[in-house]
Amino acid sequence: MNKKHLIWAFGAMLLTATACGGSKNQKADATLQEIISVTVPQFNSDSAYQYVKMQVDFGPRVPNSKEHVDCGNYLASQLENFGAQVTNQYADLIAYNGTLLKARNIIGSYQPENKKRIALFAHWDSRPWADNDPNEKNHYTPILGANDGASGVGVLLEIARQIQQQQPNLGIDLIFLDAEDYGTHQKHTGNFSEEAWCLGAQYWARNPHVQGYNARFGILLDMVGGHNPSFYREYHSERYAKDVNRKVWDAAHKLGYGNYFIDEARGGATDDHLFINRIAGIKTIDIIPHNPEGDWEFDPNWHTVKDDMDNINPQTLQVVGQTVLEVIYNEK
Ligand code: AHN
Ligand code: ZN
Repeated sequence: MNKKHLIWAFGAMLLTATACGGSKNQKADATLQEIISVTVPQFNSDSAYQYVKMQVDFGPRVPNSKEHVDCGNYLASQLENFGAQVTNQYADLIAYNGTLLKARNIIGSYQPENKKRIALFAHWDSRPWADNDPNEKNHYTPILGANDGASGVGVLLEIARQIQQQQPNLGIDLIFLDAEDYGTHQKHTGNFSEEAWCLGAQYWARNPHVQGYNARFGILLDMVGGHNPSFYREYHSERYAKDVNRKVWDAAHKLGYGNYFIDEARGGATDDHLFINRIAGIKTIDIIPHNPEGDWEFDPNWHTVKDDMDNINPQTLQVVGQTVLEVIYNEK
């Protein structure tokens, strides 16, 4: 018997119980609730950790580098292995300093024919410069971006593995965005504009991988693998997609992750979701750490050479991954 048949069977039981009345009714009602409540898969942080490490092992994934090309191929083939329909979106994008970036957004789609969809995003490139490093000597060294980039993609790859084993009710698009982190160097003397960031997201938002693409909502994962992060409801997410923030923070609290997902609205991040909201009009939130104390912003090792595997905590990947699974498997 599949799940639908089970629901009918128990529905019939419930009717019978109603006819008899009283405590039997309550019992049947409880059983019915149990049957119709969905089973959410268990996120495996060991595999997510491995997917983060695989990316970091390529070295910095800076656009126009061999490491970037190799990692892009790895990500596309992983999505294929997990049964997704893969779209590679190649684009020539111009960075703030005039550099032409050979960019590649990589999209893995499940149930592509399903009109009901959820979009999950993370950026897969890493920053060309550790311009926030305490040591000035490192300010032009590319970063490994274990947390800043690889963590979100690692969580999404584990979600892909889970989807292959058990499909949720909606179609899912896993969207690995490129050229997020080629934004203006801190030492730059010219203009600082937010459009210098998130070039892959801006491209995708103008040219989605499917014509007329839409999704019920989107979730962006950025720096979701650090040690003891606090995720506040981010400002732009709250502005564009308040109900999605609500849904995700409620799911996290239900799972007992209230010490990570702090239910307060805080500062904004100029991140991929901003352009997806603004340009594509898909209401999308950002799960990104914030430090209210203010001596650092997203992660103590943000844009430093210390954003390596030591900066990754599997428990954080677990908390975020399980929360996202809870949300997507409960959509009807
Ligand atoms: C700024 O707010 C400048 N950056 C946040 C977006 C980002 C950079 N995420 C990762 N690196
Ligand atoms: Zn960054």
